[in-house]
Amino acid sequence: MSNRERLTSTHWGAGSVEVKDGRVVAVRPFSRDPQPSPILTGMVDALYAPTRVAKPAVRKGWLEKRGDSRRDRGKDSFVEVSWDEALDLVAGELMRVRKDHGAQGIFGGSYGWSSAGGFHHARTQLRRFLFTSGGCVDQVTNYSYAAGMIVLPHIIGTNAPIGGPMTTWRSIAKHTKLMVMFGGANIRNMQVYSGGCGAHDSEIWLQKAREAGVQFVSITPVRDDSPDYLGAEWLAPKPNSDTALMLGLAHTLVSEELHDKAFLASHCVGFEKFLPYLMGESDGMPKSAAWAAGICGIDANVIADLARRMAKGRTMLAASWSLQRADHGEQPYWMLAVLAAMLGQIGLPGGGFGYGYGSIGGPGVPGPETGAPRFPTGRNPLNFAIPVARIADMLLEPGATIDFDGAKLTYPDVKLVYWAGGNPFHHHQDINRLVEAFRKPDTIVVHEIAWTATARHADIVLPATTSLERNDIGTSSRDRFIIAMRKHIEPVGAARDDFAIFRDLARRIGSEEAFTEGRSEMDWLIHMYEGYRAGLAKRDMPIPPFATFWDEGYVELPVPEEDFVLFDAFRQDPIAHPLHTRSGKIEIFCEDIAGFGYDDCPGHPMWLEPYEWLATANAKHPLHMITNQPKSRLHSQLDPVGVSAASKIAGREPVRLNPADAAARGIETGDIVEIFNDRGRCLAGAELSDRLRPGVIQISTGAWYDPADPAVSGSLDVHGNPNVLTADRGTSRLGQGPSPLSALVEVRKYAGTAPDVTVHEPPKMASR
Ligand SMILES: Nc1nc2c(c(=O)[nH]1)N[C@H]1C(S)=C(S)[C@@H](COP(=O)(O)OP(=O)(O)OC[C@H]3O[C@@H](n4cnc5c(=O)[nH]c(N)nc54)[C@H](O)[C@@H]3O)O[C@H]1N2
Ligand SMILES: Nc1nc2c(c(=O)[nH]1)N[C@H]1C(S)=C(S)[C@@H](COP(=O)(O)OP(=O)(O)OC[C@H]3O[C@@H](n4cnc5c(=O)[nH]c(N)nc54)[C@H](O)[C@@H]3O)O[C@H]1N2
Ligand SMILES: [Mo]
Repeated sequence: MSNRERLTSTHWGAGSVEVKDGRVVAVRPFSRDPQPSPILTGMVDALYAPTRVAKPAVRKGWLEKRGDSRRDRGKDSFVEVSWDEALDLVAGELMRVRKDHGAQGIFGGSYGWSSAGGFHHARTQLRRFLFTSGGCVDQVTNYSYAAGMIVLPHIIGTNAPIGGPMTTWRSIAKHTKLMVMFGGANIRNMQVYSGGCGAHDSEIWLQKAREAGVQFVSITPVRDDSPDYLGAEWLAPKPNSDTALMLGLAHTLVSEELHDKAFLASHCVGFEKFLPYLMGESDGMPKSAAWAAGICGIDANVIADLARRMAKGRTMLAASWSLQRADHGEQPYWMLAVLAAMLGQIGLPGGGFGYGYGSIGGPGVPGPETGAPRFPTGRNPLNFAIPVARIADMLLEPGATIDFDGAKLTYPDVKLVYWAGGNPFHHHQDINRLVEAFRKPDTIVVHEIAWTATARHADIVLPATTSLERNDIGTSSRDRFIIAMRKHIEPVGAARDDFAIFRDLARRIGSEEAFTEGRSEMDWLIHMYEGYRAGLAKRDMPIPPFATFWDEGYVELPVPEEDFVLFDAFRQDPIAHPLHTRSGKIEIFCEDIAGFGYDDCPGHPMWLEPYEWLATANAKHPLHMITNQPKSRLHSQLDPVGVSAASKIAGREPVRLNPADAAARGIETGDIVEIFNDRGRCLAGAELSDRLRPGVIQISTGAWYDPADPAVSGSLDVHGNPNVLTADRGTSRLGQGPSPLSALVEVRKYAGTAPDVTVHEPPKMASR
């Protein structure tokens, strides 16, 4: 055992952990990882950071006046209490709210990535705990691709083109001539795999495709959304104009008779209803390349030429997940599928379409596709959930009714908000509105590793362990490794595992047996692993028993040799292998969606102008702000340490501006700037870059929200969390997804002395 690596796993890769005298002194890349992520290097500092929540803490005002002090959330001090007192308070509140208001009084959706590991996944732990003790208001869909995952089942019968399995890179490398990537192929994002990974393989496959001679077109306002070595042709449309560009491509295909009429007739429905719109017969406006050029800002000849090239050989159409995180985000996803249908290559090797090839590690990488050992969440007896991104609406407007994917939903009156494993003050849009929303409930409970802005806006904060302080199993459905995530050290401070916290709460409220089923942490790991192993055995994929796995440190699953091609069976015989849509075919016009009668998502894809984008810009807010995923961390995790800390400019989150936009404002690299609109303002550190389309600025998500004066509503965030500027608008009545990528702002040089960033220090503790 002593020579074996002692491993852990994270969403940014597996690590080999060195411990001396009970302290972790290094986390080095796993020996089998060909391209480890530098994000790993921050882990030791994060483990012992001053921002770790040391002890259970209760907001002073809540201790004294309970909910009557709700307006002091975010500005109040905290009082440290014993575990027993903290757990008694939480159990008491849960029982009070459940008795007086029922399950709809308790919100437990708790969106967030938590940590890698199938058992100690905080969000799963919380939801299981609440589901087994009477239920709660839950959340469905996600921040990543909510609009896409709602529209695709209607039109293509599955979310496989987003979630996989999708046509593999191997198939692309062998067969594809041209890969057109809306949103690029971000190697920055490939550092991250949901659930963890043993081997970062995605970028290697991108390189293999390049070496095989695939030509790439990267369509994005930001040049370095694709690595330079790809030699991609860069087309820089205005943000949010992709649907218009795709329509221009489609129009050229029809005008020049390059579309595959036979495939449209045999495998699709509704092309005849879409065609009059495309050709302008229904609205007098042909969606020609020239029309598209006027909207997206790319030359009409370039658009027409691209359409011809796409029709000439084997073409893969790809879109990043970011495309649909915008106003009417359903449309570019639907239109991409329609464009692929018109090319007629869906189901052919290296052809068709896929979403997310460059969005995260894993999509298209040949993998075992065997799922992963998971802790079961169970069923929510309340059977009620809101779309994730409607959280602030729900808290602010109890009783209001919204549309969602053909249904009507009425917001409950939530009295208790419970969050574990997520950071809404990172992930949600329009944070100043969220601050108000967080002042509505009686009580907010948060389990956290660190004093994030969410923890600072809670009433009761319970300190959680990190993966290094507990035993778990690391896997992702997109990776071939299963990692034995050992407990390497005793918990830091008074931290406890989420599972142990919920078990003790369940004991207090009488649901312990339902929650634990009588199993300890290790019992659960063995139960989960052996269940998974039995499933694999049925598929002739033997893996060793738990004891061997745990001793050896990891299991490597075999990867299939043959290429996977999405929709190949459907292509070969659409009658024998229909899609799971109403018609069994690709729905270019969708009767179900048309039947919902939504003006913001009609029966076929359309160019619907975003509410906020460069064409609606004015002198007050002339710049389009792109908030992408950060290169230097996972969302808000590890923000204060490692490569994230090193990336800051003048102590703030970097914002990139085109040199022309910067010059017009007298801004130079290294300046502290203020980004603002009518929703909020934040500081950031300027960096000039000609790799952005003029009129576009780019700032990564994830800098911890740090209001200069939390007592003032709409206070300046001194650190650079762009979600003080984004809009809290659903993509449409169909998907109700988040739309942070539709936001206009202005930037100016910050005059005066900028307040210090203090959010990377723990909050001050008070006495009673
Ligand atoms: N403007 C804008 N906003 C966006 C996006 C965008 O593109 N633009 N992208 C969105 C997307 S795609 C996503 S997925 C979201 C991500 O949003 P989140 O998933 O909420 O972000 P994380 O920073 O990963 O938050 C996870 C939190 O869980 C905590 N945690 C980790 N492990 C444990 C544990 O074991 N126990 C407990 N109790 N806590 C733990 C971490 O400390 C961290 O605070 O952000 C969204 N927000
Ligand atoms: N390092 C790192 N990697 C990550 C994450 C992380 O936090 N850190 N988060 C992971 C998660 S949870 C997710 S969901 C994925 C997200 O994956 P994506 O959504 O694909 O990633 P983003 O970085 O948000 O956006 C990618 C690029 O889209 C471009 N873009 C923005 N708007 C438009 C537009 O209107 N049109 C076009 N054509 N392009 C546009 C931007 O220039 C941006 O850089 O990333 C995953 N990978
Ligand atoms: Mo995401």
